[in-house]
Amino acid sequence: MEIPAEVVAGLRAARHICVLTGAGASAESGVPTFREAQAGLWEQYDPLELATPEAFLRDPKLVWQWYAWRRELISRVEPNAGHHALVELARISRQFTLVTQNVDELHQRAGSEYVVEFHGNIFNNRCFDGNCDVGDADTEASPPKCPHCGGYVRPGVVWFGEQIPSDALELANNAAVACDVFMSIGTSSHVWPAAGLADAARQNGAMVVEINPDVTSQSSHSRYRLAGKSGVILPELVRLLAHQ
Ligand code: BV8
Repeated sequence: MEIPAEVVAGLRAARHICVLTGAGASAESGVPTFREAQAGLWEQYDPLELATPEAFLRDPKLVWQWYAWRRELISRVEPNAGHHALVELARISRQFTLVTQNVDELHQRAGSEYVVEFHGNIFNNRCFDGNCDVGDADTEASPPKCPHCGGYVRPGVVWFGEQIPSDALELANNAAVACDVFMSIGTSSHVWPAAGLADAARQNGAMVVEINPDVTSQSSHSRYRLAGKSGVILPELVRLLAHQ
């Protein structure tokens, strides 16, 4: 994949770079994307169905076990070269905002210090019914009960039909409209409102660059489309930035 010189020049000249990552950015670490079938037992379930408050209330044990399976899988994998390249890109940029739709904490484990978690974090727990502190809940139960109100403990992620955390939404929107370069990496641009961030950036004059092996609904609106894996393209991009 030849990276256009204009992309390198645009990144070098940028005052503010905003990056949005999706499940594809974790694919080379071995985390299945949302579009791929789940493995084994979970193959029969549609993530879009399970990742909802309705599914949790209908069968709290099943949904809790799905998250326990995903937590275990994620804890066994490592950040990939794409995650590490984004740490380096942030270091050499004037201003850099990393927004992720992923809940796997792999950006942080790679060393990214400032990550806007648009859809929460799979390793966080919270009380389904309130804002209780569930820190000392018995996580062996499936699902645990809130030690304060007796309600269910749920994973600290944003389910379909739930609002994006207001601080994450504000940080992401502000960065999208202010940035000079917006990079959409490893996302099918299928889930809203995350998918609207690239539009906001473009409407405010940013150069939008998509990195994805496949075409997405965002591809035709991106100024540049780098067709390939993030774990391959991002290290090459950082190498070009460092040496040209
Ligand atoms: C909300 C946490 C207000 C849970 C997730 C319009 C406006 C607003 C809302 C909506 C709207 N239209 C519809 C909605 C509702 C809904 C929605 O978007 N539905 C979709 C299905 C159409 N949105 C919401 O409900 C959001 N809330 O808007 O609140 C509201 C409230 C009530 C009613 C209306 C509005 C909340 C959405 C958050 C859902 N939670 N995650 C969990 O993880 O369990 S989303 C979840 O799915 C992931 O976090 C991820 O974000 C998403 C999957 O998307 P991707 O990350 O893009 O992954 P995907 O598998 O799709 O694609 C991977 C890509 O990577 C592919 O393109 C592939 O080619 C590429 N790839 C593969 N390998 C590589 C690669 N790329 C690079 N390198 C590689 N190696």
